[in-house]
Amino acid sequence: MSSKIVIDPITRIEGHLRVETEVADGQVIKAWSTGTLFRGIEPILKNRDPRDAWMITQRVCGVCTYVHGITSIRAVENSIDSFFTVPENARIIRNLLGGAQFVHDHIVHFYALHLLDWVDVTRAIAATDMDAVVTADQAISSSRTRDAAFFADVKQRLSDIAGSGQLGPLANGYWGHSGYTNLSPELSLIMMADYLDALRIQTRIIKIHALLGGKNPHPQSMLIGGVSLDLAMDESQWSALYSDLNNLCYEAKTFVDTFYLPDVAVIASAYPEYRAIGGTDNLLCFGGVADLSSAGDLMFPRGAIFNRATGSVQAVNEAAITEHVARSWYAGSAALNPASGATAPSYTGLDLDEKYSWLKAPRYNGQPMEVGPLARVMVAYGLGAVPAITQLVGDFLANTGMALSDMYSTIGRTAARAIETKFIIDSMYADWVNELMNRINPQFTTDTVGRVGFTLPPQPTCSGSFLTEAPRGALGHWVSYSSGGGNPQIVNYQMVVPSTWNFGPRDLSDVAGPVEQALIGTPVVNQQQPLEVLRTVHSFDPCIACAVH
Ligand code: NFE
Ligand code: MG
Repeated sequence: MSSKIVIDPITRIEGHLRVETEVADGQVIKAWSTGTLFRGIEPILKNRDPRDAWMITQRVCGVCTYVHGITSIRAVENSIDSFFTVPENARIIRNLLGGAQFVHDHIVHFYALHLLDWVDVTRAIAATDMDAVVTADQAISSSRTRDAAFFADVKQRLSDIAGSGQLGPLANGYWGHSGYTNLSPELSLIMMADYLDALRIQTRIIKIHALLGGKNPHPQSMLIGGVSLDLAMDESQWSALYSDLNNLCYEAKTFVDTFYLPDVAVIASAYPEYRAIGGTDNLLCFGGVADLSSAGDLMFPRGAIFNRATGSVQAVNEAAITEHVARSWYAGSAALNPASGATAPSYTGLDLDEKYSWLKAPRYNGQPMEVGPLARVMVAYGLGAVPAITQLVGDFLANTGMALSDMYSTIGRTAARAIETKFIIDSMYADWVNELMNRINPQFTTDTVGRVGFTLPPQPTCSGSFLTEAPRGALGHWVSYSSGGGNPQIVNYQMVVPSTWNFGPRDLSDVAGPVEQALIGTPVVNQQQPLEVLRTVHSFDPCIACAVH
């Protein structure tokens, strides 16, 4: 006998996601992932000027906002010249904007969107011995200096919320579920203290988007050909910007070192069963996060892994990307490469045996591929190309007693996100801020150039694409436009987005998408509270606003 569990909507995500699972003998045997809201950004872009596209694509999302702007800009830049090079100052500013986005996004994900899958708020309130909490806190990291009064105050604040009858963001958790008992009340209270602190720190790191981009979400300092910032600063402006960027990065770096990465190790150690739950077999990374030089050296290398063979990373071929719509609410059934893709909505109602999602189903070499932090980290590790990643992965495995093969799991996915956050914030703090400041310090330079001029190509039809990495994984934009008469107009705009890869439905061959496969075998002890399903779904950090777009 099997039964169905429907979670609709899934909360603590961005966008509109429904997940249905079929459970037999206490385990998931089938799963279906459904994006329930159409967006229509690709059709909206038709007939617009390609130089305006980035303003619109940025609105795909309010979380990973910058990345859809810069990816659009770089696709158009590539349509002008496939080796289009922006000034050094622009390259570094783009890196800082991109890095701040990743660090912000990942901290928000682990604490605000994922942590309560592992921490029961009611257990945190049940902690009674605050000296024991302090001892446990310092055992996690000797850099922590919080005392018993601090934790008593956190407990009081949580108790006040619980006692108010208005739980707000803490409402509707699966509190009391037996799956939470791995984590002691003391550790639960520590995690809740860090949850509250993360709400503060995430406002700090993203201030970099206000400083270098004018605002967040949706920074406004981008341009085809560079950035639009005025870099002609005097000494006092320069030193104010330097100290702001430096301090913000230092704050975030301290938080990641002292709290985020150690807290993920606590969860990985407390829930060892999730090293064997929630994995997928194939990983895809387009490479990027930052261009480390004007020659385009990528911070994270491009590559694909099949059947968990970490040691044999394959090269990526853009032509091998297709999107299926056989099980999605779009007209047609051909699997198209996005350079000639189509988006023709055709809603026919939810039918799990036919069409059941607004997401298309991207495939690489015909295979479903997981994208995201795990893909970036495992591709870099498998290639041995990034010493800092090799070291961080090795340290994390040693600290938690995990094997490399355990990374193909719900916990491994969450660990990879923390590992890459440390690599990115370390790079921002140690390298990128100084790289920028050494270039624009008026004592040493007069190089204030942030943009190059451009002209759109004169051919009747032009096209460009750009493959990169967003916080949730591999992202591509493809644009084609007519340039006749100095009035360029977009003919086709296609985006294949990280959460489309991870949360897309079945394909023409009835092969399930990554999250649909990852859920198979997940134990469910209480069908009224499918906590175990949420843990794996959330570990991907779904953004269905992006995924449908
Ligand atoms: Ni809306 Fe996004 C990221 C992109 S995910 S969050 O990261 O692109 O699909
Ligand atoms: Mg698309």
